Amino acid sequence: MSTSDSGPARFDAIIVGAGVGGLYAIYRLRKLGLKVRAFEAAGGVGGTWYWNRYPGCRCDVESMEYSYSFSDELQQEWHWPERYGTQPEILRYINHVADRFDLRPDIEFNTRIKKAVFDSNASTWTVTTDKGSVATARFCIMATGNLSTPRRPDYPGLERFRGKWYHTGLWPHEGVDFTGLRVGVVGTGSSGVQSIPIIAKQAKHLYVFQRTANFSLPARNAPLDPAKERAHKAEYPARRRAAFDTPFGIAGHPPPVKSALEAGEAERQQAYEAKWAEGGSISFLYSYTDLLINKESNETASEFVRRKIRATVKDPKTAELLCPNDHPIGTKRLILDTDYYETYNRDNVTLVDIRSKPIEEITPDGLRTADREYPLDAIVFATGFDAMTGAMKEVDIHTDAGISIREKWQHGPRTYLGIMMAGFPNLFMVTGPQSPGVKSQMILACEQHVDWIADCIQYMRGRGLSCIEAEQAAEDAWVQYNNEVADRTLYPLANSWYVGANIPGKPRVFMPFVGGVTAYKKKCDEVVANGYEGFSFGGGSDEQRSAAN
Ligand code: N01
Repeated sequence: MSTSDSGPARFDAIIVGAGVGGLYAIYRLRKLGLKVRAFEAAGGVGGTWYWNRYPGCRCDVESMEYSYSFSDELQQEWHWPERYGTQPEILRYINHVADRFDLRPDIEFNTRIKKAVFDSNASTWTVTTDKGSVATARFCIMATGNLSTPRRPDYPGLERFRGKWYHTGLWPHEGVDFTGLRVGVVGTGSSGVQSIPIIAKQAKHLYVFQRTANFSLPARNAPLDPAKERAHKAEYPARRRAAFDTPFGIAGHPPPVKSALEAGEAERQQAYEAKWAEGGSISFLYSYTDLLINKESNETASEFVRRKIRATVKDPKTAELLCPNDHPIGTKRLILDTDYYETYNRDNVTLVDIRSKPIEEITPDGLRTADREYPLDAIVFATGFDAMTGAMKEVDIHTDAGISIREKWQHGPRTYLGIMMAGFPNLFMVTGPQSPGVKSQMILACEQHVDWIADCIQYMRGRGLSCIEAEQAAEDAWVQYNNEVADRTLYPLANSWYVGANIPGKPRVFMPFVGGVTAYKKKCDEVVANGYEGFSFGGGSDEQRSAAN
């Protein structure tokens, strides 16, 4: 890329991130004839699947669904060996996509965007990289991911720890062998729950430091049945379309027809047992219509899972500690596991309650809680991410009018459709806050946003327009609607990363859109059908502008 002595390198669109969303953005925008350049902090493609290499990492959406739909050849030729893809398999797939569509020449790897500034006279964004190089483009597309800014707690003493420590979201590429070691895992979200059973098999002793018990369901992973794969592939295009007619963007689960309270106790138990045996979170949450909106209904499902935990874990004290009691099931990301609760029956595994006796410091030889020191050779922080806003706020994004994203979002994110923001023209987000992204099948969500963005750019180019911006009133109304929709559900009751509760000091705002993929997609399509309602355009001739505005 050009440096400042030859002037900034010029592109039509700059894409930040070469994960699932960024790669598809390169593909789509290049097809429109745009000159694009993607910047990726990592040494390879894949985003979340590049960084999260911890033992046991796999997707909790089934592999036939969790894949790109934009190329029928691609979806027909790729073979997923298991019901749920492992991290190495998904990363292999994403690398295959990058090669098959020759996307790498337009990506600058090992390059982090530090700053992005909008020039309102030229209607362009100029980005500066961590290497000091500069590039300019009309459009800037932030495909920076929702769970891409790992956070570890700042306990005092970590720098004096004589063992090794890791974060699940920044796992060493060469892997880690815990054989014979005393290991501590801090955190029991999806990353902790997936890695704990595997680390337990290697470690001499594993201490799990749990602040909050989470609900986890069996994944029931298995090799993919070839007959099922053939049947799925034969119906792929129809199934992809059907996915948009579902709340979570995942087809193949018949929608529930009645409230949990309309079923008798025996019928409910039978229904939950069937879903437990089938495995998977969507099908379990689809047991009844109101599990995520009615506390009493939800409690029937929550208690079913608690009973399963008590039946699985032999030590009653440990079982009780593992029973979630501070949030309704499904209001935090529901976890899928393989042998998680069974792992606590091993002699070399100890569950430590850090809710009642918090971690006070890391010592040179381990970790000290309020009541004792645990000697450790390795610590694994499975403590999650600064979700949904962290990656955007890490970049110093501002306009020449002086507004920055950090200021705009100081009380929580504000967007229109999770795609754009008032005050930030020509800056698009892929699965930004206040869109369903994390509450849906992420690849489908990325494709929908990138398609919307590409169509919008094409619309502008066809009309000679150089600038698009979300209107303040449209953004305000969308943020309010997002909150109203969330308030009709049980989601806000949980201290989850959906509300930023895992980051001390982060404003408590419900961030994802939980009105469902169907309603969201309909709204996005209507906005376009109504001539980009809620957006205003600039550039072009007076006639072109007034026709568009
Ligand atoms: O992170 P999390 P994650 N002291 O935030 C604890 C996706 N994902 O990496 O609940 C002590 O869920 C925290 O405790 P608490 C998926 O969307 C998907 O596991 O805040 N503990 C919690 O137990 C998922 O939801 C897949 O009290 C602290 C844990 O650390 C999201 O990524 C796999 C602490 C963090 O859980 C994030 O999952 C993996 C502190 N100071 C991830 N701070 C699949 O597809 C935090 N904790 C399967």
